[in-house]
Amino acid sequence: MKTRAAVVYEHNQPVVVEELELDEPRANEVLLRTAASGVCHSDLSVVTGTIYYDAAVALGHEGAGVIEHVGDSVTDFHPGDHVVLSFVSYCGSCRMCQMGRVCLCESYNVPRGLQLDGTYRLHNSSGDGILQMARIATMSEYMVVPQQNLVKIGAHYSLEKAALVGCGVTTGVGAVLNTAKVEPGSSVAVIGTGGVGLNAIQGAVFVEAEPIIAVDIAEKKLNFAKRFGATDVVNAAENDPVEAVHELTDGLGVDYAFEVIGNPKTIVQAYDMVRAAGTAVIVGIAHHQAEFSIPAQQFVASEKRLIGSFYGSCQPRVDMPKLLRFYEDGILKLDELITRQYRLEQINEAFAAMEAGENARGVIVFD
Ligand code: CXF
Ligand code: ZN
Repeated sequence: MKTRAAVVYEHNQPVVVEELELDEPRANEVLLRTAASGVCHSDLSVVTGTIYYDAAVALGHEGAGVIEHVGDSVTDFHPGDHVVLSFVSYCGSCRMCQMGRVCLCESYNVPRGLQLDGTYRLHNSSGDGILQMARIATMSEYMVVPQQNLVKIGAHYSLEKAALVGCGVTTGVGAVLNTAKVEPGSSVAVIGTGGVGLNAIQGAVFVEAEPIIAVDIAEKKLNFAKRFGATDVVNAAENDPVEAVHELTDGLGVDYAFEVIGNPKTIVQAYDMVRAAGTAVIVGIAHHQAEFSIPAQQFVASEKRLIGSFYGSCQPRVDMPKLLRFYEDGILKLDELITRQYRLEQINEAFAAMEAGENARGVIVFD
């Protein structure tokens, strides 16, 4: 069948929206009609090569849709089911999965962007295989994905809102609740207030952290941060954020700092702005070759903790339905995250708006 998708052929060039051929789902795979795909900074990182795919790749990893039909051996999903896409495929039986750390599944040693049997489902008009970002590629009208990447949700949820739970919400809120396990009353700083950072802020609100200090260089994004519950904002284009955070915490530094950019400089800033024995949590996905350094002796003497957080240390099938219930109960903001809707053809416009700091989240909606 045919599907229109957003494809990256060359780094730092406009994304191409084109019609591709989509194969039928094979065993353990499912064909979905996409309802919505969030536009996340990691999609832009694929365009720039910060997140590296070695061939043409269809974008999108934050989405929701409806099952059209299923391949052989799929018993838990049926046509008509509403699902959120997880951007990790996990086996459920390796050591990390058994430990509940399914996002760190160690089983699927398959080249990036191919299906679990090592083959393509998408092909362009020249007959070339097109990779799927995170094995899903949600910026496509239809998708064939492994059943391991599906999270069933109630049919009463808006799929546009639910799509955001596929990455930004789960990554940001999960970094606070699951990875760092921030205690009530803790002081928190969040560096980078894009879609994921705003969700780290609402996670911090959720656990009653105070103060919650938002750091960014875009005034508009700092305004979003205030709406999501930041008690203080620091414009790092005007002030040194490490000094500012110390000033706001009586010279001590924060209990927890979340770096949600993926930049070595801001990673070190996060480390520098936590108090002794405090925790810096790195959420942002840096360039695949980037490195950072911190003073080794002081690291020991300060007993600071520096930890990574991938996908909010979530268990997709447990945490995503839970986050949607929080939304239903009015304790998680999703409506306020969506500042603009786009058609698939406007993907390059959506990226430009992201770079200009105009949106909390832009969302591509399909018919
Ligand atoms: C990314 C991580 C790499 C795969 C796609 C998603 N995380 C969040 O945006
Ligand atoms: Zn993302």
